[in-house]
Amino acid sequence: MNLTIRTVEAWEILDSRGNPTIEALLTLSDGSQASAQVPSGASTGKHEAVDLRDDDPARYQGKGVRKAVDNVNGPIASALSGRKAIQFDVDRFMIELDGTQNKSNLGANAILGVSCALARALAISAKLPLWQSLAGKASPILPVPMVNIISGGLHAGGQIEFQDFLIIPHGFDSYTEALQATVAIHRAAAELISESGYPLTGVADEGGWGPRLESNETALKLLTKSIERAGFKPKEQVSIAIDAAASHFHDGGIYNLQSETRMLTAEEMASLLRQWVDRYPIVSMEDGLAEDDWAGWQSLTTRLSDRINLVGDDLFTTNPNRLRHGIERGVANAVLVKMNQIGTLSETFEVLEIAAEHNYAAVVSARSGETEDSFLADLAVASGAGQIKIGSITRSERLSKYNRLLRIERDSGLVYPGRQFLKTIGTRRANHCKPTRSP
Ligand code: 2PG
Ligand code: MG
Repeated sequence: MNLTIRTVEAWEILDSRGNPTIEALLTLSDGSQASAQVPSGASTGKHEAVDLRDDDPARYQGKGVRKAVDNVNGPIASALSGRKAIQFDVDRFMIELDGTQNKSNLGANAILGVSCALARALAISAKLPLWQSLAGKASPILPVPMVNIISGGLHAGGQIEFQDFLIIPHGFDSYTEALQATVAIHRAAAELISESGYPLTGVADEGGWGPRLESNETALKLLTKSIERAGFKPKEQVSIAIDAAASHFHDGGIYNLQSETRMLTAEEMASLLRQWVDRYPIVSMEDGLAEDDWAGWQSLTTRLSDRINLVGDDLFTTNPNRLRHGIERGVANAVLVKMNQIGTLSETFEVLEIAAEHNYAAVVSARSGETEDSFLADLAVASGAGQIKIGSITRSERLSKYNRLLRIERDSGLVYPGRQFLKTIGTRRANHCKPTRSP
C-alpha cells in the first residue's frame, strides 16, 4: 500500500525530573496513529545533537521546549504532510530540512519525536508489535539488562564522582528470572548501605541508591557484597558494570576525584580501572575516560579490551562519524546507543550496524531524564544489540521499559541470551589501525 503521512503534531509534556520534553503524534493516510515521547540527559556529551530549549527564564528555568514543539507543528508538519511514510526517507528528509550538523535548527528532540512516532504508526499499520516491525528481516534478541544499583556523579546528591554502579544479571535462563534477581540485589544493597552507616535518603535520578560514600571503590565493595547477600555468585551469575562518566570530572587533562582528594592523569586513571577489574567482577566499563581524550582511550583500550567491554557513551554520542573514528583509532570495543544523542531512528540503526560490523558490543540506553514511553525496549529487541541500560528497577519511567520486556519475552518466545553473555567478554579486542580522519 502506498502509505503517506497525513498529519504530524507535538506538544510539551514533563519528563521524570519534571523538566519539559516533547510528545509527537503522527497519523498515516490509512488512519494509523501513534505518539512518541523524547527523553533527555543530565550528563550529556559535548558532541550530542542539540536538545532544543527555549532559554526563556520565565518558564521552567529556561528549559521549556515550545520552540521545538513549534518546529514540529510548523515546518516539519508542513514538509512531511503527504510524503511517503518510509522511515529512512523521512528521517533523511528531516535531517536535510534541519540543515545543520547537530540538528540545532529544528532540534534533535523535535526530529526524534517525529521519527519514533512514525516507526510506531508504521507498526500499527502493519499490525505488528513494534519490535517486530522495527526488526524487519533482522534477528531480534532479548537484551541482557545492565541495571543501576548505586548512583553518583551528576545523578545523585552523594559525593562520589563515578555515575553508575550497575549489575548485569546474566546467569539466568530467562529475562523474568534475571529481573527477579535484580530486585533482590537492589534490596540487599539498601540493607548493606544502611548497616554500613550510610543514611539512605530516597533514590537518585535513575532509581538507584545515592548514598554519600567516602570513595568510589566503596560503591564497588558494597555492590559485590550485595550480589552475595542476595544469594548470587558474583561473575558466575551476576557481574558488575560501571559508568564513570569521566568527562564530568575531567579538566585540563586531569581527572579530579575530589571525594578521594586525588588528581589523576589518564594513565593513572587507566591503572586504577585495571586494578578494579582485578579486584571486582567487572565486565563492562563506560566512559572510563573523557569524551575527547582519544590518546588516553587508546591506552585504556590496549590495557583492557581483552578483558572487559569498554563502552563509549559521551565518547561516541551515538554518532556514526565518531564511532568510525574510534574504530579506526582502536578506541573502545563497545558503544552506548541513545537515540536522542543523534536525533533519528535511522542514524541510531546506522550506529548499531557499524558496531556489529566491527565486533563492537552495543548497549541500547535510556537517559537519566525519561518518560513512560517504552520504545527503547522494542528497539533493543529489534536491533539484536543484546544489551539494554535503563536505570534502576524503581520509578515507573524505568519500569515501563522493564515491564515491556517482560511482555515481549512472554509473547515472542525469544530466548534470554544471558548464559552466552560472559562468553563474549574479552573477545572484542579493538583493531589498532592508523587514524585516517578526525571525528
Ligand atoms: C549515561 C546516562 C544514563 P544521562 O550517562 O549513560 O545513565 O545518563 O542521560 O544523564 O547522560
Ligand atoms: Mg554514560
